[in-house]
Amino acid sequence: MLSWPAPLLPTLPGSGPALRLYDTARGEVVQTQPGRIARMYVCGITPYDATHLGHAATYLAFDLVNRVWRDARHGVHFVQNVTDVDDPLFERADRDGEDWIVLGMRETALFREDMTALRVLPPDDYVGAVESIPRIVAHVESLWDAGLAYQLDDGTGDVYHDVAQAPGFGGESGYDEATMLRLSAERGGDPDRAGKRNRLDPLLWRGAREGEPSWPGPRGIAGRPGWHIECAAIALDTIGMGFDVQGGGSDLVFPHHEYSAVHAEALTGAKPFAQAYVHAAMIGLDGEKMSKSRGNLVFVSRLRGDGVDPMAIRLALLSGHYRTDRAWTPDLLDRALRRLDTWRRAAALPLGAPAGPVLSAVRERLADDLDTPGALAAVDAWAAASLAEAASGGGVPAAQAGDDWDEQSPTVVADLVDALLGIALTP
Ligand code: 5CA
Ligand code: ZN
Repeated sequence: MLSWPAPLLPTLPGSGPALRLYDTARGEVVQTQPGRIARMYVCGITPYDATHLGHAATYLAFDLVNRVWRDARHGVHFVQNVTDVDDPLFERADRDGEDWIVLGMRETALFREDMTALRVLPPDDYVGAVESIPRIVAHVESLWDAGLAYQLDDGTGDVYHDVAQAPGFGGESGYDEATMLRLSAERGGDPDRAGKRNRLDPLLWRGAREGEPSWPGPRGIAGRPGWHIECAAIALDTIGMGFDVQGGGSDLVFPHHEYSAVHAEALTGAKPFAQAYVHAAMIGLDGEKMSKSRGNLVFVSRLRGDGVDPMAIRLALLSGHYRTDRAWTPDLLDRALRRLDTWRRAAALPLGAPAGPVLSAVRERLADDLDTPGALAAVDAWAAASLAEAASGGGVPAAQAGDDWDEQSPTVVADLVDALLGIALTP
């Protein structure tokens, strides 16, 4: 499907260090070791409602991964899906008397607009579940042919993955069985369904039901794909096994990323699905996780509609660490607006404090598991020093002729804030 337009990405002097990220599977911060082209899969939206600030925070975290890799002189092959067929779409469309396909198209279009406004680098492959169905079916058939999948004999046509035959099961989340059973029940699984070989077996293919859309499926069974095989199939068909980062919010640790990995590892006989499984913490509002089902949402589009500068939204969300659950508050946005104004005033000066130290500091902080509070503090210090110098009569000496880049030109800092943090300081 159509992706969104890429913002300009300034090239910075030199190159940044290797990126370290917290890998859920290993339970520690690890160094990413991409080849010439880093490969990243980030789980996309289920488009039945607009992008809220929780979604945005998660996509911003992985946008930084993309930017830090590029600054370390890697190419990046970035893939994202759109879960454009799933129960929530039908439920919302039914409630509103709307066509679920049109609902999905409209919300996906709004998501593209939000991502463009937030200056998120677009995926190279932006892939819908519906357009992937023939390929997903082929993967389900492979698992079935290999004896790793089975059909329930209750006449529904539903096909499950037999996880008892998946040696790597549990390796991504590290959860015990009781935790898996609980989370599976909470997050779309069906541990108590009769007829399954194992309570934790995940659905691969759902046989057609009255009133639900369906497509030709494995061994001729009409229906639609399960959720986890969607992401396994799209990742395998675009970036293949062993890619560098699988990303999403922490609510995807289990079951979604566990099962995507198990499906892909069973399909290929190879390990691992991803070198690192990286999870962004949850953004909350009024003490609860922001979620469509709870209805406690602040939408990016609504803030944009109210005239809020998207760069302030971006800065507000980056002011907390991506692995810390945190609340959205109006105060967070006010502080971001003030910070943005300070940075912009400093960037507009003819001369500023030296750019080299702030470039090194931002690079170093981001490479350390995306320490955005540290990176933002480094830019704050530069802006404060630059504005103080200007206020005291501009004691900053002019840069030496012959430098390959102008150490005291605020445009260098504007470029680094743009390239590494995705925040445009100049109009
Ligand atoms: N389509 C699936 C992934 S394949 C899905 O989870 N869609 S979603 O629309 O529910 O969420 C999109 C992304 O936003 C996921 O990575 C999810 O983990 C993340 N997310 C959802 N709610 C929040 C929140 N409150 N804070 C941070 N991230 C969130
Ligand atoms: Zn996914």
